[in-house]
Amino acid sequence: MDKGMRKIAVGCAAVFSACATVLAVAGPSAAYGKDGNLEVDEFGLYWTTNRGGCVFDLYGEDLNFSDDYFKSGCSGGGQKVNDNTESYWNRDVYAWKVGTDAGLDGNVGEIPSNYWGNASTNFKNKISSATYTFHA
Ligand SMILES: [Ca+2]
Ligand SMILES: [Ca+2]
Ligand SMILES: [Ca+2]
Repeated sequence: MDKGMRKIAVGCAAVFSACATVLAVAGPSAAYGKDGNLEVDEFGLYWTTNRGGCVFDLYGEDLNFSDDYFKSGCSGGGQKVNDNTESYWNRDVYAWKVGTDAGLDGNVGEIPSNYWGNASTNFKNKISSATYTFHA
């Protein structure tokens, strides 16, 4: 089950009668991860500081950035994402965690919902994995 389905499932448990309606509208409006466009419900890592250049937009977790590259058409396009990001923007309703090693290992930091900033020294050009939490 992907992240979107889990989010919907949580809502269904609370308001079961609204499930069919929620599922009907969830498809077309869902964000698409790793398309180079940071949408609502996504977590983004940027090529340079202050949300500059290309963005690596995640909808679900990715515990190993070694196979990921920035999209073309922006500064940093085609470059590897691993150990190569300097700022972030969390547009998800949940906080996200990032790690400086794959598998959310190494230094681990948490970024609250709807928060952006520049990576501190310990994380700048070192982030290698990210996952979402179930709290803001
Ligand atoms: Ca996207
Ligand atoms: Ca990956
Ligand atoms: Ca790293």
